Amino acid sequence: LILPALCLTRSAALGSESDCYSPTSAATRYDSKAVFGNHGDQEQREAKYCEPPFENLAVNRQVVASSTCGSPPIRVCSRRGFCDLCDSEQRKLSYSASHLTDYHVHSTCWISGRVSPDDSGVNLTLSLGKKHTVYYSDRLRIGLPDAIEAYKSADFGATWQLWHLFSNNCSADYPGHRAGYSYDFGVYINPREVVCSDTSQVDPAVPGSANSDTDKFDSSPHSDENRRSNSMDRIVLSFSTNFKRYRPQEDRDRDPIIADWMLATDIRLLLRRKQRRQQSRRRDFPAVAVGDAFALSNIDVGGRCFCNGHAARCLPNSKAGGPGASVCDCQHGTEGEDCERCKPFWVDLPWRRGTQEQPTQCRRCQCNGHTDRCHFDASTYQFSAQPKSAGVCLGCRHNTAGRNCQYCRPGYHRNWLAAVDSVRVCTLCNCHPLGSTSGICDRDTGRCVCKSGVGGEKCDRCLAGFEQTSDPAAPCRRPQDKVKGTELELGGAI
Ligand SMILES: [Ca+2]
Repeated sequence: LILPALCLTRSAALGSESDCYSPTSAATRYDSKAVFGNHGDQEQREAKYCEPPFENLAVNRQVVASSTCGSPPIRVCSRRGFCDLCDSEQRKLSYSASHLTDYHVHSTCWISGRVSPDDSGVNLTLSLGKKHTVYYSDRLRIGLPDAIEAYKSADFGATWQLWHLFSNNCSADYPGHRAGYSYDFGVYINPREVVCSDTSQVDPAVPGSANSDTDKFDSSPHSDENRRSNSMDRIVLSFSTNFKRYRPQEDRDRDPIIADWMLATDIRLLLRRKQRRQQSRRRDFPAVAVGDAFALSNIDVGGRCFCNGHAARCLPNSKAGGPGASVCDCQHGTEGEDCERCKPFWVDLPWRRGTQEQPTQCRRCQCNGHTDRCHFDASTYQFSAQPKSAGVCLGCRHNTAGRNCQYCRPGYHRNWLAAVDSVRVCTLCNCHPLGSTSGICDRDTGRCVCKSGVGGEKCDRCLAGFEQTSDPAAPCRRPQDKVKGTELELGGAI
C-alpha cells in the first residue's frame, strides 16, 4: 500500500474533459417529438464514466495539531537514545505538523508536546478541502501512541464519524470492536464496521511484544515495508476503507453505503496515551523522552477527488474553501464542487451519480433555440414517453410556445420557409379583423377561422353568393338576409 513518494505528488497526471466522453461515438441526437422536430442544438456526446486520478491526498496539505513540542523549547529523545532540542522558534529545530505532509517522508517528523495518560489526547486534523474518496490511510511512526482513533468528516468538520481504531490493547480500550487488520480477515465485514487494528505486535515499547527488544517488525501486517525501514526505527500503520467491505459480486461504486463510508472532507487522528504503559516507558527512558510525546513522520492518504463520476480532474478552488480547496472540473452537463447537480438549462433529465456500468449525464432542455431557461418538472418526467424528458422551457421567444418551444403561440403560425431555430419561425396570422372569429389561426397551416359567409385563408372575402355588409357581427350575408333600410353598397374585399 505504500507507493513511492515520487508517484504520489499532487502534480500527477491530470485527467481531461475527453476522459469523460466516449471517443468512438458519433454525436447522438435527441429524438424529439416536438412539432419542430430534431435540431442540431440538441446533440450531445456520449458520456463515459470518469474520475480524477488516484493520488496521495495528504501531500502538502495543512495538518493542524493540538499539541506540538518546542514552545518552550524541550529536549526530545528517541527510543534509541538519540536526543535533540525541539524549538519551534528555530526552523531547523522545529518538529511542526507540516512535516507530516511534506515530501521528506522519512527524514522529517512532527513531535507533540508532553502527553500524560490523564490527557484527552492529541488531535491531528487534515483538511482535504472538498469531498474525496479515501481508499486507505497510512502513517509512519516514530513515537507510537497507545491508541489512535481515526475520525472522518464528510461535511467540513460539522460532524465526525469514527472510522478506524488502532490500539496495543484493543480488547481493553475498545471492547465490542472487531480486532485485527482487514487484510487478514477471512470474512467480509459490515460496510460501516469500525475495526480496531492491534498494534501490540509491532510496538517495540510493549513488553513481550515481538519487537520489544529488537528492531525487527516481521510480524506486522506490513512486514515488507517495515523490514525496509526498520533501520530507521519506523513502522507503518494503515487501514483500508473498502477492503473486505464489499463482496466481489457487488459493485461498490453502486453501493451508496460503502461509497459514503469512503467519503471525507477532513480526517482527524486522536492520539492517546493509556495508563498501562507508563511504568515500562519510565523504565526505558530518561525523563524527557519521546515516549512522553507522540511522533509521526508522515501521513499518507490514498484517494481521489470525489466528483460523482462526472469529472476527470479537480482544479484549485480560489473562490471558497481556503488554501488547498479544490473543485471538480465538471463534465456531462453537471456543476458544483462535487458535480452534484445539473447545470442550469441542463435539467431535461434528473441528475444521477455516474458509475462504471451506468455512466450518466445531464441533458440540455429541448427548446429549439428559443430560450435559455427551463426547469425540471418531476411529473412531466414521470409521465413522459421514452426517451424520458423532464425539461419545461420557460419564456419561449420568437412567438413560440409549448414545453419545448415547439409550436407557435396563438395568433402566429409556422413559417415553413424558416428553420426551426430561426427568429422568423413563427409568422403573424394576419387574420382579417372583421372576417375572422378571432385573430387566431391554425398554428401549422396559418388558416384563419372565418365567420359565416366569409372565406379565404385570412377570412378576407365573402364567399360566393354572399354580400358584404356594414355589420361587424355578420360582415357577409346572402342578399335576402339584408335588413330593409340598412342596405349598403357592396364592395369587394371586406
Ligand atoms: Ca515527513
